[in-house]
Amino acid sequence: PPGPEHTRTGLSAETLRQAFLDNLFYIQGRFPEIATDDDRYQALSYTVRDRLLHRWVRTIQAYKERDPRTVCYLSAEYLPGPHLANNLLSLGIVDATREALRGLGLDLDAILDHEEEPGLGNGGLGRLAACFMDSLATLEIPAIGYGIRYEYGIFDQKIQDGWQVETSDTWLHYGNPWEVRRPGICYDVRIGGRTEHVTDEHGRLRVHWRHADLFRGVAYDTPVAGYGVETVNLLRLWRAEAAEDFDFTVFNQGDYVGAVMRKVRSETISKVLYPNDEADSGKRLRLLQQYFFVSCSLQDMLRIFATTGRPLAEFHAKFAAQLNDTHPTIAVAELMRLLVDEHGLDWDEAWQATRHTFAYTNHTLLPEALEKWPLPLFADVLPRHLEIVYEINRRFLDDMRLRYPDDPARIARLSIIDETPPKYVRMAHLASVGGHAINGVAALHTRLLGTTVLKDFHDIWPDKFQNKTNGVTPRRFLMLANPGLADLLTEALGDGWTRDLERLRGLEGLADDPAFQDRWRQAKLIRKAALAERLRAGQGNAIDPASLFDIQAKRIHEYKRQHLNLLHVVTLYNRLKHAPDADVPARTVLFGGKAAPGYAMAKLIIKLINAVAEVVNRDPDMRDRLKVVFVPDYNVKVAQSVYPAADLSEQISTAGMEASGTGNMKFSLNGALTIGTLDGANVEIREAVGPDNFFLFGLDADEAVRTRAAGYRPYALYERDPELRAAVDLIAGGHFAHGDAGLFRPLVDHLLGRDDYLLLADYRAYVDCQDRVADAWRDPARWTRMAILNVARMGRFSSDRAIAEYCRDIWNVAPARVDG
Ligand code: DL6
Repeated sequence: PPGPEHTRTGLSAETLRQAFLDNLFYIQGRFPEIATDDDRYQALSYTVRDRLLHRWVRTIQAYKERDPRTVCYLSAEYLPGPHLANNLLSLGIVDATREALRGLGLDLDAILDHEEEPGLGNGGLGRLAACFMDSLATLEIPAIGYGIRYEYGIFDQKIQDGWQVETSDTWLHYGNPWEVRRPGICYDVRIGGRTEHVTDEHGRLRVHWRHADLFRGVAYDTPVAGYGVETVNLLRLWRAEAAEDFDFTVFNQGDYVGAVMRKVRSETISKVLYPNDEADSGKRLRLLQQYFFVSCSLQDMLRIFATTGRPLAEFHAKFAAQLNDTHPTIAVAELMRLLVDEHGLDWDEAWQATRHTFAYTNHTLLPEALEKWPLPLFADVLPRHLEIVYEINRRFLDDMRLRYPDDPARIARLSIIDETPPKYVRMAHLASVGGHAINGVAALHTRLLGTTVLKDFHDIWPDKFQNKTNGVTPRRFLMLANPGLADLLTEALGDGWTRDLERLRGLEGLADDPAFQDRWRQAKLIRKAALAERLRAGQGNAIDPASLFDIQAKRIHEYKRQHLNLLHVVTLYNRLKHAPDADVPARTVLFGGKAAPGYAMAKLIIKLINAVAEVVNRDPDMRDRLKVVFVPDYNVKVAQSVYPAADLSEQISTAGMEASGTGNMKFSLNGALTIGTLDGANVEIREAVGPDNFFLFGLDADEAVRTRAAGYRPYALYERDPELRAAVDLIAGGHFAHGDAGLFRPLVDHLLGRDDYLLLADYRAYVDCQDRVADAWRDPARWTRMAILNVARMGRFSSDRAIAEYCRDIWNVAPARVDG
């Protein structure tokens, strides 16, 4: 029989209770009667962390012994969401913990609700990185996630008078029990200055970088536990600190403030996450952030590599590094610098290692998001790297000139340097040249990548391009977010689906079973009621859980077309005003999402949503058949209560603009039906769930291009369609702005003038499609059948599948099991 459990590792309710009380006492210095919510949260988190650390250390030992190829995911953003519940789930101790706390008269859910999430990302890209970390650990793949420990993450969103107001994120205010600071793991990062080229005593050319400034990056480690396995991987985030705390020379001269200024300046590097709004020119600090985290990460990888005793030219045999968008792409030049300048490899050997180390994921075709750095800025911050980029480019273009001797225009297009004054370094080109694979994040996006923004690279290296359709973790977004549905699935299928999502297909046989359908609807209703209660308690919104919950939750952006959704809402409103007795099923249209602080049009869209809500929700003619609600401060935590409550998922971007989307997957996996365009991963979701179970409308990507090319005139569409005209006129006339016809004028003018995102072109198809949605909703058996089939066929969209594909096709890595 097993011996007594250790307080720091045991998993029984009794041991967990004891450990919780110990931590409350010894870490928080409290006894239960006077403990605050935060004390309880911290004590429980440390209790769970102890259990993770144990596995974490064993994982590191196993990796050290076996020396496996390791994935290094380089990402400027991570949105992991609250840690506590997820870690309880991974360790399999949710029930035991609940019981332990109940014994103390405490409620686990109240403690979970207290957690502030790390908002270290803007949206889809950062959340994808977090899903990938979860899947890497669950699939037992040796992996390190590298990034930045921003002191202030994405802003908190408040709504005041209908407008978005940003307030600063304070996720570290109460301390962070999940991270371990590693002062011993720190690296110097140099910037600025100039280079000197000298010949050494062996006649070899050497480059010395006489830097102007020096920072230090210190590692903060967060454990990432695999679900149901022993593996605990590492998320290593860098915090910038001053290389020296205090400048004593300055201090001794009496400049007390000046003496600490250097420290303050250094720490600004990891102070705040950049919101993804304006163009990149002039963002010196952002370039510094990128270089800072990349340099620390690569130095760390070299340190780990040195412990293997292998020759440096084999660096790529040890590490597969993924560039999550162009943000970490300076890594290509930095690895070359480290290998050549600091470790004495010759250029060709270093280039071979570099190219085989890196691969690049593109997440957007939007030109404003394709990073390019003004050359003067780049030269000022990274003078040595500019020389290296020039050398990479020179060699690359020499090859290209041999291949295309008579095509200087093509050479200029391929070049890593954009010659338009003041000249720019094109980071996507550096990533394409400096890595061995380039991938898009959905099939359509990958096709467009190869035929538009990276077409010239596709022409030379078609085999370098791959598609890796995104995926989402079913642990957080089904098991945690929707425990009722998860239990129903487990009852029907066993629990294998949690690690092998394809097993959901077993539900197909139950889609028409009336008893199962009943239970399905019941599970959905519980989540809808929970969201309704949350909104009532938070904002005082009263919504009916029996109504159709029609939800669009994602960043606010014109291409995502929240305002197309609004045109439909206003159309419904008009219809109900004209025929108050019409038989229209009750619908609650919910929106959630943040607008970049500098993006005026997106902020105006938020104002319009709230303005429409104010009028619609107060109008007695609506008789509760139409409600509009804006859910403030949309983040991972809020998302977990939104996805499970949706009946209808709005995925209505202009075709060709959304690289993939991952919210579309999370909604569908929770049993929402999708109304959507053929954009991003919608295309594949529709193929998977079947066209009959997806509400498709609108132009496809090729038609969108042709429509624009043919001289698109939105005003003509406005004139031709009375319902469209009525909706636009109501907004333009100030009906939702207390008579102020000027407020929404910029939005209306854009729609009637340019309409870059083709809302008017898709309006009629969208509204008609929404009518089909209403028809389907009227028939609960039909709707539920469709919802069950959606879930049954979503297995492909697990991030486990995506990660398995990356491992096989790009990284060439295999699992390294950690024994219990
Ligand atoms: O690949 C993750 C996610 C996609 O699902 C979205 O379609 C895409 O918009 C998003 N991109 C970003 C912006 N990034 N950049 N650069 O978050 O990536």
